[in-house]
Amino acid sequence: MEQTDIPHIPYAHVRLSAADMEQQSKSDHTLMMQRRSIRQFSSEPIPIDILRTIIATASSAPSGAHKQPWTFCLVTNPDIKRAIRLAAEKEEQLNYSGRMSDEWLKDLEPLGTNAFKPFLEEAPALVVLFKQAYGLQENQRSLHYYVNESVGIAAGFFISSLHRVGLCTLTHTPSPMNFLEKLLHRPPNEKAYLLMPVGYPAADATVPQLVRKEPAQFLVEYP
Ligand code: IYR
Repeated sequence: MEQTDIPHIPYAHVRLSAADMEQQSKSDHTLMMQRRSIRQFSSEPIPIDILRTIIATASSAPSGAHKQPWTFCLVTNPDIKRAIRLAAEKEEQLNYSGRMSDEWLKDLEPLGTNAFKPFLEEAPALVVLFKQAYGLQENQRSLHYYVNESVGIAAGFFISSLHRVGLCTLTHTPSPMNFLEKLLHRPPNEKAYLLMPVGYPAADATVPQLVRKEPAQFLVEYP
């Protein structure tokens, strides 16, 4: 993996016409505005090869010094999914019954979340994204840079790529998440970053009718 003396080669850029740029950006915006975090999953199986391809797409993300400081664990084993659900619910029960502040609980009220996490067993796959705080190869530690930024971008690639093929997910962060490192036997340089159930939504899945910010609220221009 460690590359030295890297040649610089011409970049194969694909230039779109102005009309295609406009059309593509608008259709992509429309598509991405339809993405929602899903908490009720169908147990219908999903094509796992497609999920492998989507994980490979996620791993194309930029990263600090190109260290690619992430590991994607793809869990379809029902016993492991169950163990993850039970451990996550144990932490969440403590969160909802005292570890989260009153303001936090109030902020979550409109989302209707609680400590009950059946989706962790019902979804056909769980993708557990780990950040590699440092490199570790044959007991040799090496530095990783901008790990949170890098892994967050990879997660964004993953979520949008899933949505493009009509698969749903939730960026779940049971806290603390160290049970995932134990259950999945991860090496000491890896810390759980996101737990993402993946599948089709349940036929009766609902989502809160949330309003997204308008450009005037999130865009400041300096012409
Ligand atoms: N981790 C808990 C609580 C939770 C926290 C936030 I911030 C959310 O946006 C949603 C839930 C849970 O998953 O229920």
